[in-house]
Amino acid sequence: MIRRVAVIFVFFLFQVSYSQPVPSLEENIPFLMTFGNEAEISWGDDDFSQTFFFLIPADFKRQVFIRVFDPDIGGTHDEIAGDWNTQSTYEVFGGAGCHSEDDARETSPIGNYKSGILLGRKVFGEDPRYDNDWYTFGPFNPEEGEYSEQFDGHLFKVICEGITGDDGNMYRYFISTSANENKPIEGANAYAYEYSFRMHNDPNEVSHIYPYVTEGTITVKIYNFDWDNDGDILVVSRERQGQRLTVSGEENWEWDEIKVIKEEEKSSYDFQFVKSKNPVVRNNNVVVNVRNQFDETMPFYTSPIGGIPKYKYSVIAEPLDE
Ligand SMILES: [Ca+2]
Ligand SMILES: [Ca+2]
Ligand SMILES: [Ca+2]
Ligand SMILES: [Ca+2]
Repeated sequence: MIRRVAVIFVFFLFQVSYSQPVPSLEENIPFLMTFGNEAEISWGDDDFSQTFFFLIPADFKRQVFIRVFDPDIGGTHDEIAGDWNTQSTYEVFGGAGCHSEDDARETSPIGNYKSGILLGRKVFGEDPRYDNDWYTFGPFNPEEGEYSEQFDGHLFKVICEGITGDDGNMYRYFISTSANENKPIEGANAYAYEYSFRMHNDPNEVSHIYPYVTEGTITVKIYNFDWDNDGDILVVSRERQGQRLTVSGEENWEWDEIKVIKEEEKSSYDFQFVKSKNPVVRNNNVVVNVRNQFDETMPFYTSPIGGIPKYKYSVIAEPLDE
């Protein structure tokens, strides 16, 4: 009986935890980060471009909005180099090829990565009007996205790029049913094939990303850029308690490879970014991507598919049957 109650409770949690803030609460990542294209890559951005995909479930028919928090590059949140001289574009794509084009799922802004139909575009610089505030793209009809049978929904793509300047743009997204408020869409999700993000300054905060392991995945390669030796990157799954990965220092890529355990297929990994307590690294920007044995990129969902994995030996809940 006790066990049954627990199962119902977990089910309830999944029902309500649709996390349309990007990054999500579960990821505990303060901001996405994209620098102007004249920045030194030693500041932590390797290519000044970041792509996100938003998935609207097939049965959702109402209009949707894609909202950007702190889209400007100036004032609060952003990272100044000299003076504010950076401009960023945000471009929203839908239509055929928006996600199915191979270049769109790669980690570098080359080839036909801006595939699909351009549905919205806006350039921001230093702009007090949108500092610490929201800008809204849309409304979009879900059918303007690219239909994917595999994902059972429509996909939109948003690309943020630094087109001039050398400052760091910090921002977040929210996919909403409202132009003026953040109202989540049940069953929606967001994911990227490469994440460029800002770490917390507080060394007690742990950030996470959740790559999904499809059936048949044998090995997973994890690449990280400009980690600044800021503590450990750990892999947790039902089968792994916290395997340490090779981490990068200043302005370099490092990679590591793990062998997938059969029980890890069709579940998410929890990659944990555990900061160094001493020295404390501040304003750390880092880039991460993950590939399988075919060198295909693997998606990280902001709302992890199948939930956040817990190491099984720490979560065994014995039924209380006295
Ligand atoms: Ca500057
Ligand atoms: Ca700002
Ligand atoms: Ca910003
Ligand atoms: Ca860094």
